[in-house]
Amino acid sequence: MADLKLIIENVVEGNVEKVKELTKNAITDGVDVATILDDGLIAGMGAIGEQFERREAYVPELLLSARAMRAGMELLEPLLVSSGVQAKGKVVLGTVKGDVHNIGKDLVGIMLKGAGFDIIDLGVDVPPEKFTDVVGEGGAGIVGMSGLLTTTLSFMKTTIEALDAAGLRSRVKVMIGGAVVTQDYADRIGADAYAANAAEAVNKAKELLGLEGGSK
Ligand code: B12
Repeated sequence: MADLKLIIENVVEGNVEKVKELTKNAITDGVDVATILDDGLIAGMGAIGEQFERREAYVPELLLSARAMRAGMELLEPLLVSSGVQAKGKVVLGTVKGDVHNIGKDLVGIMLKGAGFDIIDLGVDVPPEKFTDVVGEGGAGIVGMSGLLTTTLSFMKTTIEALDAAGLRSRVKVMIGGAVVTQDYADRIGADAYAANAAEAVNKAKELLGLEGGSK
């Protein structure tokens, strides 16, 4: 437990090397990978997020913490992914236009990969036409959109409309998530699923494609 607390503290401090070292130690000590992620790295990001909201931390500190968290996540990624089986379907993933937050999206991508999905990661600040171009190329079963800013959330709706206009909406399921997204919002814009976290995203993705192990 002490190690996890140290991971939290060092993510908050943005101490990349220390976070790497502590994450490696936790892995070697046999701490469950999901626990390191949830109760260490993500908890650390949550703590700096709260400081940001109280105006006790600012964007540069957030960036340093995000970098430290990613350094830890990179060490966990192969372990999360190695639990996967054969490909279950292709998911096109991206953070919507105007939004550069990528930690949650990347985590969803890692967990989906770990569950056996193929991921096409379009990155951040992805315009609707980029989503439609890639879906138009065929093969994708799900479009996953991440959004953390109220101001740019409407691009989720615009993207669904663009898929519709391109005659592609019926080909793919749309799954959305991100700190400011809710089930109610998903219903309102006609998304097929909403997930509050990466583990739930895996269940919902399975459910959307009618695979075993979905949440229904
Ligand atoms: C880190 C951070 C940043 C970093 C991002 C670094 C990076 N590489 O991503 C930086 C410093 C760049 C940043 C910038 C900004 N940020 Co910021 N940021 C955050 C912070 C603190 C944490 C976000 C995070 O990574 N959380 C950890 C991850 C794991 O959680 P998550 O993203 O929610 O993802 C989980 C779920 O939501 C879900 N999920 C996520 N995506 C998806 C996708 C799918 C398909 C599914 C199914 C599920 C899913 O699963 C994930 C894993 O469990 C939040 C605070 C918060 N409470 O969220 C503010 C926050 C999102 N930022 C905010 C703001 C305002 C900004 C700025 C405008 C600040 C500024 N004045 O410049 C800029 C915007 C830049 C831009 N154009 O995008 C606000 C947004 C407010 C709002 N309602 O719009 C927040 C909420 C802080 C606040 N309360 O003020 N930010």
